[in-house]
Amino acid sequence: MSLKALIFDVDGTLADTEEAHRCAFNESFAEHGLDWNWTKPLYAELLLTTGGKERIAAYINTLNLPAERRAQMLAQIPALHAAKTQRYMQIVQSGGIPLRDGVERLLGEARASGVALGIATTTSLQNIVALLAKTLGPDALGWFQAVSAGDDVPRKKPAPDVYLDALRKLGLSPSECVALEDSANGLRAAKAAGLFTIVTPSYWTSGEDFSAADLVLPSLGPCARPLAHRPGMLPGGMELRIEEIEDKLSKARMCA
Ligand code: XBP
Ligand code: MG
Repeated sequence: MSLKALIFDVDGTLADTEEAHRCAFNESFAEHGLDWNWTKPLYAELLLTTGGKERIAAYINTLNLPAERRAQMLAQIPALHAAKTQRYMQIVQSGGIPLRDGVERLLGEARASGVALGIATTTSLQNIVALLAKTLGPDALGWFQAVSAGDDVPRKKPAPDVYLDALRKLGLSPSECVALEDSANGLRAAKAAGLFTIVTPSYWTSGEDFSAADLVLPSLGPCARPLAHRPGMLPGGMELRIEEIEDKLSKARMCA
């Protein structure tokens, strides 16, 4: 089998987590006496900045503040983000965030066929651990031979750092692996790392440019309807199985 590993993004790919992140950000702001309210349209824009801490900084820099007040706000980011992470993990632990369609099935197929699993994400390890434990059980983190989280590397997506770190931990070359993503930033990161990349857009990213993707699907579950004008989509009604990923990767490598 030329396919040696699947490397999954987390937010938006394993699960639709961003609404929970958005709520956790807003609750943290209120807890700190800030009247900031990240509405869905605003959050969709802010999501173009990867990393929660970086996202708060990007937002602060849009505010019309005197230099001293801006500096005070920026100095508050670690506390704001820590509170947000605590609240986000509570939401996860409450069971409010299921895995996306087909994710658990594909993880099982990969494990059954000896294909290794990796994670390459911008979020934190504690958020990953909370989500995997709640959705897949207490041992699920051990299913992944490599986990690369946002603060493990110098540069967040769209830089390739987390994918290169995951490949290094797996001891594999890009040609043996496939990345699964939901966003244009994630796609750019995976392609910059040389990976065949499958995109399943989320609510927040469906309008982004995925023309560089090797395959775009509505989800990893039965495709209720193929995405029009997207490269390589499967006929409606099928679901992406590990054998098909292997086949598409082999064909792509032959054409490379
Ligand atoms: C998406 C992100 C993360 C989350 C928030 O990560 O950009 O920043 O939005 O999580 P992924 P943090 O690469 O998994 O799609 O607040 O922990 O950053
Ligand atoms: Mg994502």
